[in-house]
Amino acid sequence: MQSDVRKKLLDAFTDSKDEFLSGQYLADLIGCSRTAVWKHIEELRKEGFELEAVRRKGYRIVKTPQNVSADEIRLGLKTEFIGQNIHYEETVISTQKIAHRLSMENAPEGTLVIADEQLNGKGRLGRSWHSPKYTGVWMSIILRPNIPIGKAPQLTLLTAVAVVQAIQEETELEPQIKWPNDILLNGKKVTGILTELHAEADKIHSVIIGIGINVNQQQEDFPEELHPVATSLSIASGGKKINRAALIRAVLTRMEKLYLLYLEKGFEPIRLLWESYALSIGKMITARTLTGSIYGKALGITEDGVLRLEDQNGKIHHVYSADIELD
Ligand code: BT5
Repeated sequence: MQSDVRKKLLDAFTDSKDEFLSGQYLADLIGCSRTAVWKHIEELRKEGFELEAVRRKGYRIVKTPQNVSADEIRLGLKTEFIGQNIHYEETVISTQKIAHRLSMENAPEGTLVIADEQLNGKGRLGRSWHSPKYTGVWMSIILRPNIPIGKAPQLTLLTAVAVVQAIQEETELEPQIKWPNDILLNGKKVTGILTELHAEADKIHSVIIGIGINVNQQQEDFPEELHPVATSLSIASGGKKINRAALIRAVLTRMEKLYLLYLEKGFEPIRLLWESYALSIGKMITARTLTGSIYGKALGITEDGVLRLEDQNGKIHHVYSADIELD
């Protein structure tokens, strides 16, 4: 089914909520015959949508599929460009890898790569990200901001704010951000963000933002070594099941809003929001960098998204990349 026809159909069903839409209404909307509408409906059924058809009333959606298909994400997504071009596969090695390829092939800005399972999800510095099937959100977004390379880390922080806001919107939870890229609930990691670049000289060709959110895993779904450090939205909500597609739409919507704000007004409004959700600011922390550890008080982040740390001699350090441990 062509994707614009599909989008029109799904948007119409979202706007109509529980009301039936007649075959004729849908035919006029799409600009095709009623038989063609029926064929489109059959295709949606094949993808796992349950549609009720009642004579003289029409159709309505009663259930959306178990996996997160591109169509389900599109259902009611009201962004301009983030998530409007969706590349979905059930199982991938890593969504980052696909997004890198698509970005080299000039995929439009805002392209979303999403999977239900990653066989080799990537963390930072060659670490791996556990991404079991159907339980989490494993996705990458391609952005093409006109900013110097040095400012790219700001986008990691922007993404963290978007994810925190989306989680607040879709659950009762109040997550916190641990600089630079972790989102925590009850001290355990629920989301990791990985920002990678394509750049030449000082010009950014594209930024690939990878987001991994643990959503419906239960404790036993995590490997033993992650038990002390990892949690999911469902665990933190007392076992409640969370709707992944709605969460994805919320992240995409929040991201677009913040990204447009960032392009217009710069990093300062994002920085203020980020600091309001940050866990480590004002606390004593250890920052482990590739060249050594620094112990001190986290003062905040700079205009460039760099962490400012005051050691016990009062010296201020600028930390560009590190793992943070709280006292
Ligand atoms: C990150 O790295 O936190 C970035 C994770 C980004 C994952 C997304 S998923 C979609 C996209 N496609 C990819 O291939 N990757 C991105 P880092 O800060 O290096 O943290 C990695 C560490 O977190 C690991 O060494 C484990 O200790 C821990 N970890 C691994 N899987 C986890 C999980 N599912 N939940 C919580 N912690 C996990």
